[in-house]
Amino acid sequence: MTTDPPLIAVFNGPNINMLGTREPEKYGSTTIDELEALCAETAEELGLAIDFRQTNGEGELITWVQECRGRAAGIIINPAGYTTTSIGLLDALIAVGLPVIEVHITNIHRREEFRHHSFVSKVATGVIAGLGVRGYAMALRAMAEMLETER
Ligand code: DHK
Repeated sequence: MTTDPPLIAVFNGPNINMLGTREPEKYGSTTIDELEALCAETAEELGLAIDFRQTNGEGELITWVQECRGRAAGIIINPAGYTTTSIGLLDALIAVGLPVIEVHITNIHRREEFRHHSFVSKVATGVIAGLGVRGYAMALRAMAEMLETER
């Protein structure tokens, strides 16, 4: 634990900035600003601080993960399109050695086969998929419990 309240990184990969307008039948109508507000409210309720970010760049996402070392207590990540492709992201998550919860808004296992495999799952303590943006709030609650039992 590095800060009080503990800081949880909530990182989002490519196209998550388009929430609300992007395939709303799959991803819902909540915008990324509303998602950030949901995360902030949930974190406050749990006594956590969050650093909520989104990027379309793989390198930027990897750099942000690296910067979590010594700064954050845990990482909640929706790697989006980099879920299935990025060994670099997996390696960064392994390198920082923090608890990781992977979130997908949609149930990737009900979708096209190419979405089923996740490199990030190799390092994640848990995965939440298919519960919409509520999955982020659930991930924050699970992270709070994990950090509590770690103490
Ligand atoms: C988001 C994406 O952008 C896709 O590339 C993934 C994920 C699914 C989600 O459900 O949040 O396949």
